[in-house]
Amino acid sequence: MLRKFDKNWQIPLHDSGEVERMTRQLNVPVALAQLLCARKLTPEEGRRFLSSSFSEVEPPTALFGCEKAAELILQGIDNNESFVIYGDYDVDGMSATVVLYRIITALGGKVNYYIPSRHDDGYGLHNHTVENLAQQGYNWLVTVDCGIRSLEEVALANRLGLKTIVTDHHPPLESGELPPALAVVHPAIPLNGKCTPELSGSAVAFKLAWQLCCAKMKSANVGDRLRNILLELLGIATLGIVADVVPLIGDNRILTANGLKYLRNRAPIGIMALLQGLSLHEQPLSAENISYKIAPTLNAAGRVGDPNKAVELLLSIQPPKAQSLVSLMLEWNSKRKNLEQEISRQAEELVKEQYLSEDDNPFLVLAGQGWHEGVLGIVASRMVERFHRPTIILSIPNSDDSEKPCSGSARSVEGFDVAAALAHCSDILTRHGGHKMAAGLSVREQDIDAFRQKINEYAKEHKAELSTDEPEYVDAEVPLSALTMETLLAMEAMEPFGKENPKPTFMATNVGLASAPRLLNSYGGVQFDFYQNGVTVKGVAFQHPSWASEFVNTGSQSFDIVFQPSINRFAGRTSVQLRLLDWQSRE
Ligand SMILES: [Mn+2]
Repeated sequence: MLRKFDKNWQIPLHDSGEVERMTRQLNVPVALAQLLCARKLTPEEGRRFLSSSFSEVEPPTALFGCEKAAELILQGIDNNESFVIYGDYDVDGMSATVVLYRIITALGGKVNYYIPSRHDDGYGLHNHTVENLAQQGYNWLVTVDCGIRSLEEVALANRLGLKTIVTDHHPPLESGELPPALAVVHPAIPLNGKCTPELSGSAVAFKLAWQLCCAKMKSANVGDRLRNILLELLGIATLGIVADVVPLIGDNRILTANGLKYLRNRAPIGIMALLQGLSLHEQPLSAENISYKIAPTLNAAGRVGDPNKAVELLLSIQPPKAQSLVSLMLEWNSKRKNLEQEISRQAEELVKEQYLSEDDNPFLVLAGQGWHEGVLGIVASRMVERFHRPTIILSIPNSDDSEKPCSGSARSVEGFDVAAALAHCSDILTRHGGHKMAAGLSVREQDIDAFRQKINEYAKEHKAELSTDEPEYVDAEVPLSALTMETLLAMEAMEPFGKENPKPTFMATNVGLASAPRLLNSYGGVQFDFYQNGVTVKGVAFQHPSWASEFVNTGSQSFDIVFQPSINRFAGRTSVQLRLLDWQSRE
């Protein structure tokens, strides 16, 4: 019985001359040179990529508005004026808040912070929050991770006597109009014809902190005290870079590589307490630890608790205080998980009732009474994973606030622009906004059916974009003999991995099995001994227990495998291990 790959794997064409040049110029193993070529880097770019040296980061003066903002903030500090940092309730916004709060404090300024509430305020600046802050008597309002489209709110702040600086990384208005702030710091606005559009909000804040130190010391050499503070803030900013899923290339990647290095050696007290609470303190911290463990835990505070407490944790300097805040974070995170599971279960029921019988509806619109608004986005993502269709999850308000429209979160599949689909239905919606893969909306309960119908008509017209057979890429085909420990150690210089810098993925063809695959445990792990031309390498597959017997049932002696190689470090020993992603049998 023949088995084909589950996925449509594509291998980019390699120019052997280019690979040879890369191998020679950088003095790296061939497999690593193939990777760098597959990632479309020139030898010079490859060298910078592998070195990840902090000196390769663009200086803060290259960031639009950064010098001006730093100058203004230093003036404010000199005049003994007070600042409020206006952040966001996600990890990027929280870490950006901490970065500016800490640096202004360190420079002797009076500063506080305000994190809007996801539930009561919603994302970004609002007239009522601006009025509140003006009333509290602050002189300066500095936004992080928000504000670039808040023209009206910034104008209000101006009228109320709040001097405003906007720092953000979200796309500016299509018209190019900027908020009327005293300074706008934004990576997508070109300065001298150059920009670095993909920086996270926390990376923008970090660059402003860096520039503040340079301007204060009137030198690129900021001295030991400020340098140590900046290193700590780089560690904090790294949380935001990884959590916001910005591309991990260029500045974002170098900042993250250096920030992770710092956190591994000298995590600040709050982060150390969190690492312990999540049992991550005994291994080297990775970008994946941040994506899958740390960020969801801190984000839970913004979803179902109080994001101010997460900021407090990142700022804490006393272990007992930090530990009690970590307990709170863990409690909120398990509340978030429970809500997510319960609502996902109800949403799946709705799909079974409403959709599988009429599967010509390619767009899932699912609504439930009183569903917690803090988890709608994650539930939508789960439904996309489960049913491979773009999904909107709507929360119908409980009857006591019947005037309130239902708010919802949309998540899409690769290739289908969900923001455009919502814009097409704008006449039915009371609010909508977002981007291709994720968006938010609100709609009145009585309009949900009409909306479901209209967005499905739109999705049917754009059916081609809903194809599930999107190609996936392997970096190269390699012989198993190329995957030596030396090569894998050299490949570690490509870390940290993330968006646009995925883990190296290879294909090997004509591979045999040295022994029958073994089921490892009840979680569905399967272990393999692959061999090819006299080389045997261990492999492991997760979540596919059936593969153990399927390999044998093909009756085939020879397979093509797609895998990610890694170094298995166990009990002081190291070995090469392949994580099997997909496979097919050959005749
Ligand atoms: Mn952000």
